[in-house]
Amino acid sequence: MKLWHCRGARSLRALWALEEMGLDYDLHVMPFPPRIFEQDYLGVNPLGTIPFLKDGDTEMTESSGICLYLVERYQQWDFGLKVDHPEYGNYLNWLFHSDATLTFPQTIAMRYFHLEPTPEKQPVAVDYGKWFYARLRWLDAHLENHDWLVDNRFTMADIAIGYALYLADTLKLGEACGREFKPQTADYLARLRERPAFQRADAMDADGGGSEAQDFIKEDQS
Ligand SMILES: N[C@@H](CCC(=O)N[C@@H](CS)C(=O)NCC(=O)O)C(=O)O
Repeated sequence: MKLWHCRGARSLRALWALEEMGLDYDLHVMPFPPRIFEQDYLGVNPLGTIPFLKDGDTEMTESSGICLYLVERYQQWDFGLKVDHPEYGNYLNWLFHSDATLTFPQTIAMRYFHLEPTPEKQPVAVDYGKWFYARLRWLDAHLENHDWLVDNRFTMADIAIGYALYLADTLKLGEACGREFKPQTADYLARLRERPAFQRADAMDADGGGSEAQDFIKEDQS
């Protein structure tokens, strides 16, 4: 199995999952964005996005899908739920919620706060940032009386959702748009950050492209 990864990107979900599960894998870390700084990568994944996972003939580009795949393919049910589990639907809902509901507004806020920070786009960035915090309502309510998302234990759903919180935290999105996590949500993120597998995965990053990368992105909106 081989994973292509960039610092702080959604590929962290897949890397964290591999570390939790103790699976063997090769890791290829690239500067961000690889479509600019490592153009050979387009030969591996024409989208240029990360993560990219190759496992035999299986090729995957969706980080939450990779988490689900690893549990089911390698039958490590300590990290997931079987179809006949009463909370299976909730588990899937969190996995999909992670990107379809949470990282979607974050991505737009990130674009206008960090990659194209022109004055006229700032209200758009603030709006999408606030929208992300409003969309935490479902999670905030759940965490009022649960430590984890399903089955009272850590699963891949926590990796998927936890990454969205991690991204908001590392981007300082709350400061930028005048919002903050509810106490129970901040505590949940702190619990996730304490996990040794998370810490190993987070430490495996190479240097990203930094401001140089941002200049390239501004020029290349393809
Ligand atoms: N739906 C994909 C999204 C992958 C994605 O867009 N990743 C971003 C980084 S978080 C990326 O590769 N951006 C670089 C680019 O678009 O060139 C997932 O959840 O894994």
